[in-house]
Amino acid sequence: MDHISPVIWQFLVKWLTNFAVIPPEASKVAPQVDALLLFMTLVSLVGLTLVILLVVTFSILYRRERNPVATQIEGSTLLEATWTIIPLGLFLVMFVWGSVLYFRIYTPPPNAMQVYVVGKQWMWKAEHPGGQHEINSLHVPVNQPVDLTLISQDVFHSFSMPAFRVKREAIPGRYTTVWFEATQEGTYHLFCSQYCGTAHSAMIGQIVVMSQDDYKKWLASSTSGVSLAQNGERLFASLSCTACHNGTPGARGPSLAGVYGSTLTLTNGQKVTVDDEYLRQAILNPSAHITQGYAPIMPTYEGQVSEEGLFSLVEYIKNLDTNYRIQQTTTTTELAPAATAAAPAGSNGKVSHE
Ligand code: HEC
Ligand SMILES: [Cu+2]
Repeated sequence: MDHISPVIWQFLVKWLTNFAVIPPEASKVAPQVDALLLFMTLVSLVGLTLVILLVVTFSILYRRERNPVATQIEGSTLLEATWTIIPLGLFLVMFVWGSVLYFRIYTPPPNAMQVYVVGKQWMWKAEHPGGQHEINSLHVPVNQPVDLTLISQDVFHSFSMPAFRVKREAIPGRYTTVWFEATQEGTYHLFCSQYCGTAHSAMIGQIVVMSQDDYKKWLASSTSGVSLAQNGERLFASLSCTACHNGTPGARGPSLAGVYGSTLTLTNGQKVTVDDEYLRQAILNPSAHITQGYAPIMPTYEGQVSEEGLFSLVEYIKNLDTNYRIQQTTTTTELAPAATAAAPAGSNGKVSHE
């Protein structure tokens, strides 16, 4: 027996020191989420203590041997109002506090860096605008808001980053977004937190938060040589989108330069703001919303473009300038030409487009 106890002790110590009740607070929003959680826990604990104290006290005070016959009580409006209004006030505080946080978590700041994520059974694929592809990992710079656009290729998944206190469903057929700003360098867990089939528990990865400099180096060393927008440009040509969308005056389709973020009027008079989701729908389901002044001649591309391909097309259309050229964006300029040439095609376990 003597030799077992140190082993158990060692195990216990190791378990206790490694067992994190609360994951690290590694994002800007994490301490705010924890503060709300702490408040809610404290309110519940105070409520629980109060109820237990009353139950115990009353069962002793009014036990049968002291009160053999029950007395009829008419109630007290003051008492009832008190135990209604105080909890109501506390719940309203939680509601307002929670809503403010919710909107903060789901409204990305305008300077956020864009990353696209595809979930599928059973992996996460991340696409950076500069053309870097990753599987089950996401490299991001510290102190920089990152805006994720998510979609699933098959069933529901949920992109969950506990250290950042953020998660978001990846849904088939529709883009969802979520943003975070990492505040500490390090490597953090990435989970799929929605049961999605046999290997759901293996759908895990890493979020690597790097210094701005290391991130730039990582971008340069991991590039595929073709930015997402450039890949989109290629697809745009190979799918013959150019036949109708080419920015010339007589073109059969509207010019797509500057369409992103603009407001379109549809034939039914409805006004829509063009965002990522609208672009995706316009490509896959063109007949659902026809732009005013145009004939419904655009064919559907449903089933012909992969989710990664759609991300490329969206990124291309977002970055089109009036000459139908890709605008230089901050992320694409970070592609150092030397590193681009040096990276052999097909390196870094890339996901192939199309
Ligand atoms: C046969 C001609 C034709 C082809 C090919 C075509 N489109 Fe279109 N497209 C149109 C027309 C016409 C409209 C406007 C009417 C509508 O909304 O369907 C349009 C609308 C759009 C819109 C909505 C924005 C707006 O200003 O109305 C997007 C985005 C778009 N096309 C992208 C594409 C992409 C990407 C491809 C290739 C994968 C493509 N189109 C291929 C004719 C075409
Ligand atoms: Cu999953």
